[in-house]
Amino acid sequence: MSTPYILHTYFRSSASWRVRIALGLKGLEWDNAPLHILKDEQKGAKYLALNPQGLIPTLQVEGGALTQSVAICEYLDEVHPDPPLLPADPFQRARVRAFVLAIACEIHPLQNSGVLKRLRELGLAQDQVTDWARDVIDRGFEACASMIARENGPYCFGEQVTLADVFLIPQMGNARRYGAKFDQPRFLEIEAACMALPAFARAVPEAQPDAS
Ligand SMILES: N[C@@H](CCC(=O)N[C@@H](CS)C(=O)NCC(=O)O)C(=O)O
Repeated sequence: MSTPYILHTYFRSSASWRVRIALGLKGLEWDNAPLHILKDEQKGAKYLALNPQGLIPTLQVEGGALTQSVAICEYLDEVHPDPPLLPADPFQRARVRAFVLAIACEIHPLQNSGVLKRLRELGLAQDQVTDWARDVIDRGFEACASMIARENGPYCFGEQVTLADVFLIPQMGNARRYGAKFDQPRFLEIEAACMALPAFARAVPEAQPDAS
């Protein structure tokens, strides 16, 4: 049976991974429409009509196509408010958003597949490209760890899962992929707490139908 949601996704895409987690946390089902990044399927005319940036993911909802994982996750949170993924308190909500944006706007865009491909085209060797990605993640994660240093666990911002966790876990996947230093014990504790939840377990790249 088809669902109201179609997720244009790639199993290894951390931005798609965020949306899979958010859908799962909201108890929603969705249909996958996989695209293969290595075959540049996200740059095809049909997909560009949905997502003019040629980036994955896109979530098709009743009203049309939504792009940008932050916007998609916030949309899901507004349309399906239970359980909330942002704190009710405006100050804490702003802090969670700051953490999310530190990943979505400052770390991930500097190491996404399109940027790394361009660095290779400009003549950097694969190990230089990997070094670049690792360095971006190392420095970004150091700042992210400081941003939650005074918060209690088990999740990034206390006892409720928030969008901060939804964005951190896929970025930890990227950190492992590029061999980032990754010496924040707090992140590992958060990861253990998150992975005990079905929504996080189901969203990992290896569990996706298009995994290869
Ligand atoms: N800010 C975007 C980032 C999307 C993004 O960079 N997606 C990557 C996969 S994780 C992609 O489509 N890369 C292919 C490309 O750059 O051509 C979001 O959060 O949705």
